[in-house]
Amino acid sequence: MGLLDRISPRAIVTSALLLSTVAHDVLARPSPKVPWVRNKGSTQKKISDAVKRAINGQQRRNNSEPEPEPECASVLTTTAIAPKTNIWAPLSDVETAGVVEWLFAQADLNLTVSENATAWDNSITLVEALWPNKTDAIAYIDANATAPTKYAHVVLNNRATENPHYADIVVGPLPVDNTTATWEPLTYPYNKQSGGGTVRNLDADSDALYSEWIYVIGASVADITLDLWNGTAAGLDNDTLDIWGIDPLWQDDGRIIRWDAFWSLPTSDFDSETLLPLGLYFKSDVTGRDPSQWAFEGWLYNNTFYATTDDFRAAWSSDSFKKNGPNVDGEWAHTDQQGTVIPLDAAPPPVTVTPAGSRFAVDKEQKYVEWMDFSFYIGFTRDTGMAFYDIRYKGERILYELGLQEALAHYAGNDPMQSGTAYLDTFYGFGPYAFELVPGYDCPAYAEYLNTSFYVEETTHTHVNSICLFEYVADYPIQRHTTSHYTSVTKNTYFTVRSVSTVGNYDYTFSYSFFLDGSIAVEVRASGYIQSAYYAGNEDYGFHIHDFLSGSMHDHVLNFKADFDILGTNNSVQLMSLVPVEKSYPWSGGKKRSTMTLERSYVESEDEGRFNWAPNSATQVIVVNEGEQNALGENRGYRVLPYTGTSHLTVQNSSNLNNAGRFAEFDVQITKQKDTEPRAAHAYNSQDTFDPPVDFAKFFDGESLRNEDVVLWLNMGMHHVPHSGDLPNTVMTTAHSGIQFMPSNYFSIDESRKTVNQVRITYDEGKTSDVATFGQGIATPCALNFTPAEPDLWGYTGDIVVRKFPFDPNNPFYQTDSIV
Ligand SMILES: *[C@@H]1O[C@H](CO)[C@@H](O)[C@H](O)[C@H]1NC(C)=O
Ligand SMILES: *[C@@H]1O[C@H](CO)[C@@H](O)[C@H](O)[C@H]1NC(C)=O
Ligand SMILES: *[C@@H]1O[C@H](CO)[C@@H](O)[C@H](O)[C@H]1NC(C)=O
Ligand SMILES: *[C@@H]1O[C@H](CO)[C@@H](O)[C@H](O)[C@H]1NC(C)=O
Ligand SMILES: *[C@@H]1O[C@H](CO)[C@@H](O)[C@H](O)[C@H]1NC(C)=O
Ligand SMILES: *[C@@H]1O[C@H](CO)[C@@H](O)[C@H](O)[C@H]1NC(C)=O
Ligand SMILES: *[C@@H]1O[C@H](CO)[C@@H](O)[C@H](O)[C@H]1NC(C)=O
Ligand SMILES: *[C@@H]1O[C@H](CO)[C@@H](O)[C@H](O)[C@H]1NC(C)=O
Ligand SMILES: *[C@@H]1O[C@H](CO)[C@@H](O)[C@H](O)[C@H]1NC(C)=O
Ligand SMILES: *[C@@H]1O[C@H](CO)[C@@H](O)[C@H](O)[C@H]1NC(C)=O
Ligand SMILES: *[C@@H]1O[C@H](CO)[C@@H](O)[C@H](O)[C@H]1NC(C)=O
Ligand SMILES: *[C@@H]1O[C@H](CO)[C@@H](O)[C@H](O)[C@H]1NC(C)=O
Ligand SMILES: [Cu+2]
Repeated sequence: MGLLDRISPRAIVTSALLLSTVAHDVLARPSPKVPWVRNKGSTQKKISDAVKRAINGQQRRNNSEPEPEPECASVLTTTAIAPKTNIWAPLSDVETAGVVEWLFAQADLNLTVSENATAWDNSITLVEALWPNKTDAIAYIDANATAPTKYAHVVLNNRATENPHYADIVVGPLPVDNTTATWEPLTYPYNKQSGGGTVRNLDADSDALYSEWIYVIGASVADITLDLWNGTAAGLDNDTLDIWGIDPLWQDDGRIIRWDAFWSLPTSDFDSETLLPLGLYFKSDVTGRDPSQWAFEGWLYNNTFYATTDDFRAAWSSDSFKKNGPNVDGEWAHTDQQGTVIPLDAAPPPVTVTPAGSRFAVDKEQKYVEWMDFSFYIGFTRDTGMAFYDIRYKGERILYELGLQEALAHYAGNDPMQSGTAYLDTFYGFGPYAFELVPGYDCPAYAEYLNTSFYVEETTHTHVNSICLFEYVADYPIQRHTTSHYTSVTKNTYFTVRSVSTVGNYDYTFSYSFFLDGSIAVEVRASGYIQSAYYAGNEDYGFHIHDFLSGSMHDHVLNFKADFDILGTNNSVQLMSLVPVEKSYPWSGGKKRSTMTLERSYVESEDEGRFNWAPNSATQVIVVNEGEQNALGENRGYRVLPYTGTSHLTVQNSSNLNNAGRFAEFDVQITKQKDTEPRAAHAYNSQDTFDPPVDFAKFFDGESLRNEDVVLWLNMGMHHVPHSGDLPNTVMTTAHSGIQFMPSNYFSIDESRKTVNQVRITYDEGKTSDVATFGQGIATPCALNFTPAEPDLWGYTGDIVVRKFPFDPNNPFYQTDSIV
């Protein structure tokens, strides 16, 4: 997925410029009618008549009973009251503004406001809530302790130095007060060898990199690029070419090396640049902050390396030089409807409706959610976007924390651009790119929405309607059975929370779903533009998918943290394997039978804590509480299993990642929970790959995993070899990976039996004698509120920005920044 126009440096610059020049385009339009945000501000929970009937009536209708009078159900409001304050919630506007003001008052931080900061000033990159330690959090949510003291996690971009670096610091307690607030380096969550809570910033001179280096080189070969592709990449307004390169940068031997590639700029509004590589690359040594000390190290064209521009120009001028063709923007790279309309497709397709309104409740202020027997809190951070806390089922916590840690897209190829690419996407962040969702498309039209906010350059940006919540009925039942005299079948109703982050060229859709049997599914689907390669002698690295285009092979690995608490924190991970055996039995007449048995064991320590899913799905992985057995003596637990394909990184000891991507090495990784190991990665791991802020492999230091608070770090992803069907965009039907958690001997029987939304039809000799519906509500025609069948998409606004320094809460303006 990668992607970013991974013109990341430029994107950052662009957004800074925008911020300083954009007039405050105050929300001039009248507040649009947003039909999918229902009953805003209502605190009353109204229950529709249909639901009342379901609750009160012990209806057991049969054929001869008259249809009930249609009743027009009012839409349910969906307000819950969180039992506790959401301690994973973002900072409020006022808290953030207070921290920012306080930071600028600290002379020792020597900060410059972002809009005035140059490459040689310190500035603030991030202000957000510091996650609470689990011990403090549990004392609050499970008992009567006071809420953990709030602190801010601040990232400073310290560039007023020869050694530019990002510094993670803690500020607090909040709200800040001149007499009590302090700051100190944030070090305990990181395990960088060199310590200190800082990591170097290889991006500090992104302005100079383009103006004094990349465009100068682009201009130096303008004659050649005009000849090859009728264009230039020289930083001119009339450029039709672009240049950008590898991520992370090569960091061997203490040198910082870049490879950059030429790309065509799209000639349309479509974001097709990652489909337009041109097959020319150059290498630079950009070690240090002084562009005059940087070194140009050569060109690569059609797998031939030229050490100097003169060598390259001489080759190009020679008669024998063969010019490879360009990749050119066109309809093949555009997503709008094209081709003959499919039969009957112009008629509207089926839609789902909620005849009784929402059957879940949300505390929008606290981002706390209840559906059926589940409840949880939602958190949101810049690095990883949406995360879930204190996920309970029937009042008992199943997971303390569930959420994305990092997403890797590791490419390979015979050219240095593809070979050198291994995007660690939290560098760009999942929060800043969790854009507004499109009702009726990203989520059902009737979904509820939450906003999310993130900090950027002394402002808070709000993605409106960027998390959606909805119930859905699957197109297959959760249970059924037919005999000669009855059929029993149960609707598979589930609840999903979804957000989509578009990190550059790729769109990741994250869905967390909760089911009536107590199971939970985490899924990621991907769409958007692939990053492709120039097709020249690279058959071993991808399919030939367009004119001079290779669908560049790459691995996606997305790491999720699942901090299980099964009936408390005293947990173990039990393994149960199916093994083929030859075995004789007292009844087998002395003969061995070829059969199979179960072998049970426990993951004893972190030394055994990293492994892959067994071939043929032979081994079950079950998080259990050894002290909590069911009546039959089996451990109560939750099993973890792949839902759809998952994958770990094919590359071993990646030359691009070194120690920065160790989380991607296995399918399942289990550690003992520690407040010092809250996250598998750090947003700036790419800046120092040999000694990153978080080297995940260091978590594994032999600690016992029996009867401990265990954390599972689970990888999803796919081995993506794009084919012609990835043009113009990858499709989510198959770009899909998921993991499920399911109760394992946790209850005495399946919990979905509690739903009334099932039926048992009794029949005999062609006649139905009973239809049992267990008191379920009846959707009357009147209650089916189809209005609007098509959501009002003219209410889509993009992000809303509020300035924090100077704090200007009453003048929000619209501005949406994407990486490309
Ligand atoms: C079905 O409904 C009719 C009319 O209300 C009633 O007489 C009959 O007993 C019902 N049958 C069953 C099986 O409940
Ligand atoms: C940026 O610098 C200008 C000129 O010195 C100053 O007027 C302005 O207030 C500064 N911006 C902020 C947000 O402090
Ligand atoms: C503070 O930052 C300025 C640039 O904003 C720099 O010139 C100055 O040297 C810095 N002062 C210290 C003490 O680091
Ligand atoms: C959280 O835990 C870490 C590691 O034990 C500790 O250093 C830190 O002080 C704790 N934070 C708070 C707010 O107690
Ligand atoms: C919390 O406080 C309430 C009221 O004082 C008490 O009834 C309850 O037992 C306490 N709960 C815990 C877990 O300490
Ligand atoms: C805190 O200190 C700053 C800078 O010295 C000052 O401008 C501000 O008024 C102080 N705020 C309070 C609440 O004392
Ligand atoms: C080359 O580019 C120029 C300006 O971008 C355009 O006017 C011209 O038609 C192009 N020539 C060819 C041969 O495509
Ligand atoms: C692009 O603009 C530059 C500077 O204005 C000019 O010298 C050059 O000829 C233009 N290139 C093309 C292809 O039009
Ligand atoms: C590219 O290189 C390959 C092998 O080095 C060579 O066979 C081929 O002719 C070259 N293509 C062009 C267009 O120069
Ligand atoms: C989301 O933000 C919009 C615009 O500020 C606001 O009207 C709406 O009430 C917010 N929605 C929620 C659920 O907070
Ligand atoms: C954890 O569970 C084990 C096994 O049931 C038990 O022996 C141990 O006492 C428990 N530890 C705690 C702290 O409850
Ligand atoms: C990984 O690669 C680095 C750099 O090439 C090398 O120093 C290290 O020994 C390798 N580690 C393993 C486990 O192969
Ligand atoms: Cu992909």
